Amino acid sequence: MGSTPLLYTYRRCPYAMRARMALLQAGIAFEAQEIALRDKPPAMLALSPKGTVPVLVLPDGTVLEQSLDIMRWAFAQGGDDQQWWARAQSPANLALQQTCDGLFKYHLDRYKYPQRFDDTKDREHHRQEAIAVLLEPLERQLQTQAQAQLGGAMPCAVDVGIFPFVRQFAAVDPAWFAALPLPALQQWLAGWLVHPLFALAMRKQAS
Ligand SMILES: N[C@@H](CCC(=O)N[C@@H](CS)C(=O)NCC(=O)O)C(=O)O
Repeated sequence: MGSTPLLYTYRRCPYAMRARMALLQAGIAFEAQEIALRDKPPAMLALSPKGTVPVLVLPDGTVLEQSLDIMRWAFAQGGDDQQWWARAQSPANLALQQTCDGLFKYHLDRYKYPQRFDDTKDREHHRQEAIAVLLEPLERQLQTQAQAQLGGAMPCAVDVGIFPFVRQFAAVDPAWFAALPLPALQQWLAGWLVHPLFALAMRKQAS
């Protein structure tokens, strides 16, 4: 085992994106191993048989195999002067994160990849449900506070925890997304798409 944590990751995976962004924000030095989902490294599967990324292996051998656990661990290491983790723990933010990972992801997958599901409902149903369960509540949260981020004036772990999924949703049909009556959310997304933390998390590794 090395002296820095090892992250098994996949560049375009939204769960892995939020884990990388949290590790970077918290200033944690880590090695990243990009994997192919179709050909997962046996060493990763030996440590985490469920076979999803991200997986973080700590120098003492501890394995964190859920993205939110990796985020929590990263921010607990002391590199969280701005309280990104603490400010994510409000009941409203926790509810948004839970909806994102649950119902929103369910509808997002069926909107983005309809061919993968034997479903009686069509794509339009799923994209409207995705708007109703998460995007409208996000819009309300951002507007009510009249603040740019879910964490307030500054981002918090929930901004990073949700952003990669909203990005995926918007990217299915950017022109249609841009025409939705969700101005605060569109501005929030646009800000994250050009955020230096995101750029760093998406940097391709030299091979
Ligand atoms: N609950 C997990 C979900 C991770 C997840 O589902 N990752 C996807 C990639 S985006 C994956 O590894 N899927 C396995 C596969 O496609 O074989 C987490 O939060 O880390």
